[in-house]
Amino acid sequence: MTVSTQERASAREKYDQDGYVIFRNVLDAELVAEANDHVAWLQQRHPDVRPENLGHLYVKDDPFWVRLISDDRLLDIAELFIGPNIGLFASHYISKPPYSGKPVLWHQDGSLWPLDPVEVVTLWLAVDHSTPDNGCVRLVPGSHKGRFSEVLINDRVENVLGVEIPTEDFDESRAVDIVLAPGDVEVHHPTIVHGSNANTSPNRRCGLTIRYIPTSTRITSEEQPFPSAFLLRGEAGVNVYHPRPRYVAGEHFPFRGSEDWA
Ligand SMILES: O=C(O)CCC(=O)C(=O)O
Repeated sequence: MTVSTQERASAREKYDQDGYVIFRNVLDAELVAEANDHVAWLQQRHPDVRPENLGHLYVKDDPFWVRLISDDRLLDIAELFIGPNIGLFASHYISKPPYSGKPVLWHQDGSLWPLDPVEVVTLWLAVDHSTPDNGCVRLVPGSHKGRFSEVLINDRVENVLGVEIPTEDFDESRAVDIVLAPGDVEVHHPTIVHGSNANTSPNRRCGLTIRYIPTSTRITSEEQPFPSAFLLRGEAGVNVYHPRPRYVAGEHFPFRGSEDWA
């Protein structure tokens, strides 16, 4: 995918106005198929972890994961929103199994994360087709212009994050469904109100969240380096990073180009 200057300007305008924007057909089918196999491999390795929570603790020792989130096609998109010095803060597969995939209740990412300032952008990469039937992401356009709402614990209903924001703080009737095909990428702002419904359909709904920060954003967690902190492009800035993991055959997920990571 090559993004023209005109497309960059209109993507930026849409993001500033609505708090999100969609890029179609960003990654090739072969790489998305590898991501799909990677999810299956992770599930085999971590049978006790829900597939909606295949998360950032595993990134640092996973050469394919780091290869995927360092792909120039993704970094070029991230650069449009956060500039040329780019780090990884976190990444999770949220894979909702058929019939029993948990919902993600309404929330704002930035109020949940140890970042200072809260300058960060999410790229949500579709591994599967993502539709209203299988619990696609839903967003309230323009809500990124508001403030962070109070974060409330919700353990009454099964859900991925265990938190939500008060429903009176936003207008749910304005929410839009983010319908994506494998290889598409949706980008969203850390203040936008968003969530997703349970997957009660026969089709899995899997996406990879990737949280990129400008390297001037400090990860304030006590855990340093943060488990998924990597320098991906440009100058190192204020954080401590992991070295890129080296590929060991038989130990790591095998992928095209793994010899360059050995
Ligand atoms: O994948 C989902 O259903 C929710 C995604 C989300 O909350 C996020 O990307 O911040």
